[in-house]
Amino acid sequence: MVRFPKSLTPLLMVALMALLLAVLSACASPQSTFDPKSDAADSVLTIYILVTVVASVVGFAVLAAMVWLIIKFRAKPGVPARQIHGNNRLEASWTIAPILVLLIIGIPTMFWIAGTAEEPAADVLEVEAVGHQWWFEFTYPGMGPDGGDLITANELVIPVGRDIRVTLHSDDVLHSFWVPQLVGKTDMIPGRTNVLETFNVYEPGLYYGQCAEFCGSAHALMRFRVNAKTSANFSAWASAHNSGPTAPEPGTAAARGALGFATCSGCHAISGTAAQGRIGPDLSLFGERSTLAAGVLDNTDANLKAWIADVRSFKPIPEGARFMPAFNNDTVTTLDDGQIADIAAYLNSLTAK
Ligand code: HEC
Ligand SMILES: [Cu+2]
Repeated sequence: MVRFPKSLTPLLMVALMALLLAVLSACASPQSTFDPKSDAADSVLTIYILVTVVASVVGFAVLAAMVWLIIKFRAKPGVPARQIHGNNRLEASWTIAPILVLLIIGIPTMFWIAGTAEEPAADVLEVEAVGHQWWFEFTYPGMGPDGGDLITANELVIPVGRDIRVTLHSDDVLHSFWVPQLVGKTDMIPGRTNVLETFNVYEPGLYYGQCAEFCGSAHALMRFRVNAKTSANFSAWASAHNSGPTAPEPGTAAARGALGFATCSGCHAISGTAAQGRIGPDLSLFGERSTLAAGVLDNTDANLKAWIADVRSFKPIPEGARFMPAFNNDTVTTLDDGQIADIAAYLNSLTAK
């Protein structure tokens, strides 16, 4: 083992920390809370910076004072240490200074905490999010066909510049909703309703979210995207979602796939069609989505076919009535590669046109 001279150890530590910091700061992470894109995430970052700066100033001041005292009052040959007891000025100041520091941190923090309970603007968009093992479902009450629900999954589509309030539920076990750049993290608890702090997104884009509470074998593969659109694009998306797909050209792969989708419609719904299953994610406008498998795979034709053939090669999903079977080898319905390709073509044809 290499042994460093003792006197070098602190230097080495500092160098290592600096290196680590440099390496970490080079990561451009789409899940970074240091790059907030909503008012809610912004206030979290502001408090974080305030507390970190104040705590660092206090920490360095205490360290510096300690070093100075140790050096100044160190034992010197022939000089006995000065014995001091009591110093009113010093004691008063080290009582008052921490009180001031706590007030500087505490008062803004309390205001921000109170702000999380503020009533949203009147035009707030209400969304209900349900955690399932291992995917997310989003319901927009009153926005569906005939004033019913609009339901989608794994991609929360919202307009920018408008207050969004998400109510959280779980269908099975504990999950947690977290979009680091926007809002969260808040638990999704079976039998209980949690309400996320209202948030307002600054700019259109795709934001990464994920389950942040261990929820079983595929927990690490339970993600989603927030797709923030301009107000006009959001309305266009909702109406395309509600009006449903146009029937594919007869004789095409998509047309064969639409028929083949009867195998799947017990679990999956496509708005405006006969498929109305609710055991698995809603697949309306699936061709518009950037991901599949709850935000885990890019939505490409190859990934989609491989997913339908054998979900378990991507996610550790148990066998069972509420989980998706592997269709290349299912006990009830086995599909061949051609049938799977047709269904994939159909799903990818589901776009807003
Ligand atoms: C027994 C119910 C069930 C059946 C039948 C079923 N699925 Fe699924 N499907 C699910 C569940 C549950 C998920 C969520 C899996 C996950 O991500 O953990 C899912 C996920 C998917 C996804 C990914 C959706 C997303 O938003 O990421 C696609 C695509 C899909 N299924 C297609 C199909 C197709 C095509 C068929 C028919 C050949 C089918 N499924 C049959 C239950 C089912
Ligand atoms: Cu989880």
